Amino acid sequence: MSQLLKDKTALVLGLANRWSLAYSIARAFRREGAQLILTYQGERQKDTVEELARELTASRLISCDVTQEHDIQHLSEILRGEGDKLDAVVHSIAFANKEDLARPFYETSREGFLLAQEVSCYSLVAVARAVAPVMTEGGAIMTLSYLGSQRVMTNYNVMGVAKAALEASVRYLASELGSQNIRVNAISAGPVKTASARGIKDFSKILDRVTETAPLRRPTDPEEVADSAVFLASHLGRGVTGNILYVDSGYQIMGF
Ligand code: IMJ
Repeated sequence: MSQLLKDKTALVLGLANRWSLAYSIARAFRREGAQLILTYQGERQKDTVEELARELTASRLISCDVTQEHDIQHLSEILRGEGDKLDAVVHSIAFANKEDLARPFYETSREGFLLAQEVSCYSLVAVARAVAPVMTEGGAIMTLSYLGSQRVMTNYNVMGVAKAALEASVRYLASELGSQNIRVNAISAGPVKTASARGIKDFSKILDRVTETAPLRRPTDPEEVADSAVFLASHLGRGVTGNILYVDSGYQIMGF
């Protein structure tokens, strides 16, 4: 085995269940020899994530709700206290009110708009600030995005706007953290059946469209997303920062 992440420690945020992209990424990181630090959102998630953490032989499990400054502070203190360097961080977190993913975008409330921005975009900035001091040998921060940031996708609405802000945040963070040899990128994944995609109207139609028109003529496999995350976290990705890497069977390049 190649062990691309041997001697590296990775923090993974956003693992909720086996369908989470964060889960596939954590598994691939472990396969490549990384030590894992996982976070979970709160008491409601604790039991599920605890079991997955055991299965993944994670070295630490920390409670962290990214909307709570106190939790981010706590995470930062634990990482500092470990006295260990951190090499990779995966941010796989997004949320919008369900109603805002179903009604016209122009009906988005101020509150719903700000919630989507806070959870799905600002959290990356807050996390980057918390982890940068322990990434003492440089490293890679990555987040997950979706094409709805660039194109109008039915019902994606307020999440599309949040992902656009997230992708812009990737560029500003990459610009500022580059001098510390910290790279910041996003993986824009094709549609995958995760808990976040469950209940989305016409999701199977969206998958059919990808299968028909994407150059690779198949849907995105979570393991393909995970292997790209390994690349970004590894020495192989050392020249890549500020990028949006499409892992989507090539769907993004196609016009009519
Ligand atoms: C989400 C909404 C509409 C269309 C969508 C999606 N398509 C895909 C997604 C085509 C692939 C999934 N996605 C990329 C997301 O970023 C999902 C974010 C999300 C999902 C939910 C569902 C449950 C809820 N809030 C959510 N917030 C964010 O209550």
